[in-house]
Amino acid sequence: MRIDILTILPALLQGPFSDSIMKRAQEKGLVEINLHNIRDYSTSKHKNVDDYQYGGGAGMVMSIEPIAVLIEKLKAERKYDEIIYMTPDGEILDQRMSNNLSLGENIMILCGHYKGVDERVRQQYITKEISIGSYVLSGGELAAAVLVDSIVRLLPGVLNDETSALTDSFQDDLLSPPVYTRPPEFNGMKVPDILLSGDFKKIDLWREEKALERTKLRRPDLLND
Ligand code: 6GU
Repeated sequence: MRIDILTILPALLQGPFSDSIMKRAQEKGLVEINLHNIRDYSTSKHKNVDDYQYGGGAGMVMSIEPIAVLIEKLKAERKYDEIIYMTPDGEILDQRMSNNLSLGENIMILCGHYKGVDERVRQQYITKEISIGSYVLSGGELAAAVLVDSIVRLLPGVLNDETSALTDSFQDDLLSPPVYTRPPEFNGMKVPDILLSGDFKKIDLWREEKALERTKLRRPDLLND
């Protein structure tokens, strides 16, 4: 998979992809993540990427010109499955959406800023608008990092069997059961006996039961549909 991210703050996105699972996925050639600085495509003297909004009001709007030049360039090079705009008024990200996006070949992601992007960018180029939750971030970069992480970890070969994405919370509409590691007792708090029993059939049942219990308590909405 190839992912192109369009941003005015590429530095914000360098960290999340240069460590751990995201780093290894790139090293293994399972995903190619390209950061594009929108400012590099500005034709104005001072490399502006934003301007005052028509009709007045506080806050700048991201201009269409540099974004259009960059998107046209990328679109001429390959076909994109989706051109995504990260925005608080988008559809809220969930596991189903990440699963679907992980099946694509090429994805483009535009990170919003300020008051947002000129509406004509959305009309002309954007095929999908995504929010990561009902709160406001300073820009779309952190949201894009969340989206990309959730997609890349689903690509075949990225995770090993032990950490398989199939056993994640949400993948089966249940939260994960509690987990423990050594020591078997810490300050009087003991690991449940069943996990030390070696009876893997019983352990599976226990995990299922705990997952259901936790989901009922914390996220009953997941059980309704
Ligand atoms: Cl995608 N962008 C911004 N700026 N804020 C958000 C968001 C996105 N998703 C939730 N809050």
